[in-house]
Amino acid sequence: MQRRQFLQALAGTAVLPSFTPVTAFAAERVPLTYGLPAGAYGDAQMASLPGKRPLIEWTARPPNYEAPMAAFATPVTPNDLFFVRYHLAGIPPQIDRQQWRIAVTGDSIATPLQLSFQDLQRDYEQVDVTAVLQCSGSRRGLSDPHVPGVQWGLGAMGNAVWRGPRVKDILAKAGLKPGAVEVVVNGADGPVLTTTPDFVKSIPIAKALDENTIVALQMNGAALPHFNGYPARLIMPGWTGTYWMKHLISMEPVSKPFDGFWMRAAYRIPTGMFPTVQIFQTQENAMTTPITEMVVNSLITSPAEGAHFRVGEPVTVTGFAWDGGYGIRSVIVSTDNGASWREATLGNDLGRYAFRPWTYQFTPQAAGNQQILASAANRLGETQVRTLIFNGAGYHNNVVRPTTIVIA
Ligand SMILES: Nc1nc2c(c(=O)[nH]1)N[C@H]1C(S)=C(S)[C@@H](COP(=O)(O)O)O[C@H]1N2
Ligand SMILES: [Mo]
Repeated sequence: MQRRQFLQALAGTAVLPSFTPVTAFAAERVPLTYGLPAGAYGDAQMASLPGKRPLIEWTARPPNYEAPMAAFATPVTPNDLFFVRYHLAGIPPQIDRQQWRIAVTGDSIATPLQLSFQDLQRDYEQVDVTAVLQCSGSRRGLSDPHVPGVQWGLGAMGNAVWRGPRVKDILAKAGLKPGAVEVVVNGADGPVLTTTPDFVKSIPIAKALDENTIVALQMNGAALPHFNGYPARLIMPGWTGTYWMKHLISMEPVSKPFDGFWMRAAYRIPTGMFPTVQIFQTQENAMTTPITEMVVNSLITSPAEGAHFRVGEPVTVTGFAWDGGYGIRSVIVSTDNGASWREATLGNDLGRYAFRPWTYQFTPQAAGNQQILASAANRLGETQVRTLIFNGAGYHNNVVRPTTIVIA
């Protein structure tokens, strides 16, 4: 058996029929609220995958579905509104949790393990981590100039309470050897055409051993939705979504840097372009470095774009801020196109990897279009940018952007 077939057999998913999503609301158009380049939203519609409420459908095969603004009414994103991102269309239509295993192998493991869901639940301490999962390319659709790729607006992200065993505890049980530099991770999905490289990633050993890096068996107190990685996925708090392997079927600590397509050729940024503390050293080359931590960012969740208010009527602005895990220090708001800024009030701290809610009140004095700008800073002093740091993949877009309301 080839390695992939073997792993799929382990996962109980030896056949990979292509998956056809259920498009329930084909006629419903998405309002053009984000100021995407003309035409970008032309083909987007609301559609629901099994187990999900309607999401913004960018591509059905592979499934790429963005969370609508309704997903951000609360700091913890509901499972059935959580966004979905896949690279390859060979997604098992369902996974039998009884049959499914994670294989812990690799040249830096003394005792290879095959762990069932029950093993992972019973034999290890279960840890809760509240963390934002955001795609590297969230807001790519806002890039100016325009770049190719899924034209994500604001909703290629969500915040959830993830629960499961620590990766470090699993690796300890498997007899992790000192020479390990990376852990290679794979999921049960794969390419439909064998010419497309399977989606396999590696993570630096230091991040694997971080006490907040877990294998999630639960999301917000429930089983993971199928399209968010059922029955188990990797949680890499603070780092962009690409490493958060879904339908996890193998973890392989290795003594040499992993040379896979999805490390070598994708999810890389020009070295030094963005502020980064945690660098993936063993995967760096002369020009580029793997994307790692999220950059500090914020979202205005209310009022909605285009909402109407009266002159003299107080407006309550709410939103979230998040970063790569250093913690939000402040959010500032401007209602005069950036001429002056005032501090928003930060809400409940759900942990340093979570959405941090904030609120701000002001009273518009004049009729017309009113812009609201919000900008977050983290405890390292990093801030959102006013001008896009352009890169061809459209990663790390944290430009301060307006919500415009109408005052009458
Ligand atoms: N197995 C598997 N895991 C994966 C991916 C994938 O294509 N296959 N995509 C990654 C990327 S790029 C992102 S942004 C997140 C998206 O997670 P979600 O679909 O639960 O929102 O999953 C990551 N894990
Ligand atoms: Mo992603």
